[in-house]
This record gives sequence, structure tokens and C-alpha cells, in this order.
Amino acid sequence: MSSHLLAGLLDARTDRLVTVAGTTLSHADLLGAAGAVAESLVGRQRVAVSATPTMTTVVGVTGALLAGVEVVPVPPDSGSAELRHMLTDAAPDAWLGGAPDETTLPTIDVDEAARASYEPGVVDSERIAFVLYTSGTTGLPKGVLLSRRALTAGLDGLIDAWGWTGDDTVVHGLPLFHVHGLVLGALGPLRVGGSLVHVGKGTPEAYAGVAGTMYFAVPTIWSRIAEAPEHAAALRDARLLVSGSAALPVPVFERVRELTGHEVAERYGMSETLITVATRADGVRRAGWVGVPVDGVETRVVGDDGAAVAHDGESVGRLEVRGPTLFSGYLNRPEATAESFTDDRWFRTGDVAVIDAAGNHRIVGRESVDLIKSAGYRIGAGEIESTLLGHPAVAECAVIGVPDPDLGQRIVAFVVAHSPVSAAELTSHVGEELSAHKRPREVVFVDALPRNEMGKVQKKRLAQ
Ligand code: MLC
Ligand code: AMP
Repeated sequence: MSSHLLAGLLDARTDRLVTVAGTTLSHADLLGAAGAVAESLVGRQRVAVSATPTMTTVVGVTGALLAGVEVVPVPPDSGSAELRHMLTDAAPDAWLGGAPDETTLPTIDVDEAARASYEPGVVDSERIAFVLYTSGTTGLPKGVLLSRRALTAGLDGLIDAWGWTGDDTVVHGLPLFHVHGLVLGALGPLRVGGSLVHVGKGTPEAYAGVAGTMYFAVPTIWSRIAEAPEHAAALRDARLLVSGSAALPVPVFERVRELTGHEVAERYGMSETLITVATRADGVRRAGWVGVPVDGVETRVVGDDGAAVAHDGESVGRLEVRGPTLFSGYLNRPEATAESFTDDRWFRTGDVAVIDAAGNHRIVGRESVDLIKSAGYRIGAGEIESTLLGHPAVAECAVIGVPDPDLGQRIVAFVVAHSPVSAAELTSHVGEELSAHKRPREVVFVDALPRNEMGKVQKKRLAQ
């Protein structure tokens, strides 16, 4: 395959189709519309895109990638504080496509009907393609800088692992502002030259309504499919069902197998590393295991002392990775970037894992209780706590993720209030400042938070 990130799209085929929220363009037409966007981006360095699940987003992002302009995919439901942070930190030149009402930046139109014959120039592979915002345990979300080299290597690893070709049609309903939906789910088909159907919202009914060869979903969607036999049956003719972004529960793997005849292929990754470990289409599928390193990636597990842990399928350690799929650092955060690597340049994932002698990986959990995964979204407890503390009625608070059969973890906030306030008011305060999926599902009012002698909140006791 050509080295261009969008190699498959550049073939401009008329029989490969991209459908997003009911609008369909052939690769030839998408290339024409994106070429017009690329022409309008001359002189721009970095643009923000309100990443709604629409064709406008796909055309806008594709145009920026053709032009070699950096994209900041902004979650469309971002609250005011989150939006302000991203715009200040990333300082984009303009909005591409629709912009939030309160913007003061110039906007550049995206016209899905435009057709330009744009000749993409050569773009340095280390040039940044995306600034993807992702939560840490504390503080505001960090901008993960993803180069074209990382995206190309990450997609090629999966193309190899899954025998993914231009004959495949990918079906999914994932958000277009994170790695899963944006990189795998949108750029993947454009790199390989295949078709895509984005169903809008990831419901079992929507997945069942489209005939595809590969279905991508987070465990929450698989678990809902496992509870909808009439829709699950529609996936029997697929080639590959893929799960990622959080752990797929073993009973869900088993139920999906009963209903569809397929063993879901799990893969593991992060915003900072892209997908580093994947179950191969022609490899072993084991419930609870996420596969082997993709081409070019190396992994290791280390103990508390930093020494390597045996790859014996049982010994647990901190997972570290290295390879060409890794990010280029956090935007404006050199210390955070440096801390995320070991002295010998392995990236510390923060996940705890087991590796067996054949190189298969099982993700056991996360090191920090302050990084929550809910419905596949990565959410920092610290960010929600700071936001709650910004409400005048809140004196103290602690946020945890508690196990949830549908969401993996659900966000629960423990609050000490010094004046009367309802749970609903606090929940909507978080939604207005941050975004919808960061809202606590439950608010528990307490007289005091459990603390140790050092004054630190004992989150494990709260979870009990
Ligand atoms: C949610 N709701 C609430 C609420 N939270 N209402 C009140 N209080 C709260 N705290 C509302 C929602 O707005 C919604 O309303 C309804 O409850 C159901 O919400 P939900 O349970 O969250 O479900 P849903 O909206 O159906 O979405 C589920 C989902 C979605 C799985 C489709 O969460 C999703 O797309 N997740 C994917 C995240 C993802 O892509 N992660 C990848 C990160 S990249 P209403 O009115 O709207 O119905 C990565 C790398 C890798 O991790 O390895 O892939
Ligand atoms: P994000 O940065 O949103 O991409 O989230 C990355 C995190 O998601 C990882 O550090 C893991 O904790 C989690 N994750 C991704 N894929 C899997 C998987 N297959 N199994 C378990 N956890 C996963």
C-alpha cells in the first residue's frame, strides 16, 4: 500500500461507499468534496472540527488530512469549561464546518456537494494529524498529538491482523472524536480503500440494520446486542466482530457467540498508543484476552521494582509498550509527556496485564482508581471533582467508578454539601461544564468522606 495515510481513498473508486447518518458518497465523490476543503485550508495550521457523527465531519477531517492541516476533533456536547480549555490549549486557527454558537474564531464551510480535483502534496510523516483530548487522573484533559506516522502504522497493524481489505464494509456507530470511531472506524476504511457505514447511534437495532463484513463496538454496545437476540442474529453473515475501548465481559463474549456464531475479536489500545494489541482474524480467540502485539509494536509487563515480569500467563505487572504507533507527546505538557515514558523510552500505559508464553495479553485492570471507563469513555475522577467543587453548595466530594453490567463502570459522586442542593442540579452542572458522558449517574450525599491519617480520601472504602 502507498505510504499516503489515505492511500485507498486516493484510488477514487466509485464502487466504494461511505455512508454517514444516511448520506452516502463514493470514494471518488468524497475525495472531490474533501479536495475542495483542502483547497480552502491554504495557510491554516490547525483547525477545530465539531465532531458530530455526520458526513460533514468526515469530509472536513479528510480535507484537512489531504492538506496536511492539524485537526482538533471537539466532542459536540462539550460543556463550556471543557470547550474553553481545548480552544485555549490547542489555539486552532478556525472552525471547519459548523461551530458552537459562542465561537469567535473564523469558520470555514464544508460543502459535501463540492468536487475539486486536488493533488495532495507530500506531507512529512512526523507531521501531527490530530490533537485528541483525553482525560488523565487529575486536571484538565490533555491533547494527545498523533502523527501521520502513528496513524499509518496503527492502521497497518490492524489491516494485517484482521486481513482487512478494500472488499470489507465496516459498520459502527461510535463517536468521531476518539481513536475507536475516528481512527479505526473512519480512517481505516479510507486507508484500506473499503466501505463504511456509520449508523449514527450505536444501538443493536442500528447495527442489525446494515449488512457489513466488520462490526466495531465498545463492550456496552456488545452487551446490549447480547440482550437483543432478534438484532444479534443479523450479524451472523459478518466476517469479524470487534470489541475494544474497555474490557469485554466473558458472559457477553459467550452470549454473542451463541447468538451470532462469532467469537468477538478483542483488541486493546489507548489514545496515546493507538491499538497496540489485537486478536488476529486467523488467531486464537479467548474470552477475556485481547490478542498479540500488532506488527512493529513491542510490549512488556514490569513489577513494582521496574523489573520484567515473566510472560507465563499468570504473573501480573504494569503494561508498557513501544513502537511506531505511539503519540508524539501531550500538547504544551512536556513534563506530563516525560513522566509517561520510562528512562528507556517505553510508554507506561497505566494498565495492569498478564502476558502468556505465546504473547497473548489479558488486561487485568488499571493502576489508578481515578481513571474511570464508562461505556468506553475515559473519564478522570479529578476533573469531575474539580467541577463539582466549583458548585457553591459543594464543600467536599469524591468521584469513583463502580462496576456496572451495562457501562463497565458507572460514575458515582460522593458529596458533602454545605447548603441544600439536589443530585439533579449537580449532575446537570457537570454536563454544562464538561460533557454528557462525564455526568455522575448517581450522587450520594454524605456527612463526611472517609480519610486516612494523611487526610487522603479512601476511595476503596467508598466503593464498598
Ligand atoms: C447518561 N444519561 C444520563 C446520565 N448519563 N441521564 C442523566 N444523568 C446521567 N448521569 C442519559 C443519556 O443522555 C441518554 O439519554 C440515556 O441516559 C442513555 O445513556 P447511555 O446509557 O450513556 O447510553 P447511550 O446514549 O445509548 O450511549 C451508549 C454508547 C455510547 C455505548 C452508544 O456511550 C458510546 O458511543 N460510547 C463509545 C465511547 C467511545 O467511543 N470510546 C472510545 C474511546 S477510544 P438520551 O436522551 O440521549 O437517550 C479508546 C481507544 C480504544 O478507548 O481502545 O478504542
Ligand atoms: P482511551 O484513551 O480512551 O483510548 O482509553 C484507553 C484505555 O482503555 C486503556 O488504557 C485501557 O484501560 C482501556 N482499554 C482499551 N481497550 C481495552 C480492552 N480491550 N480491554 C480492557 N481495557 C481496554
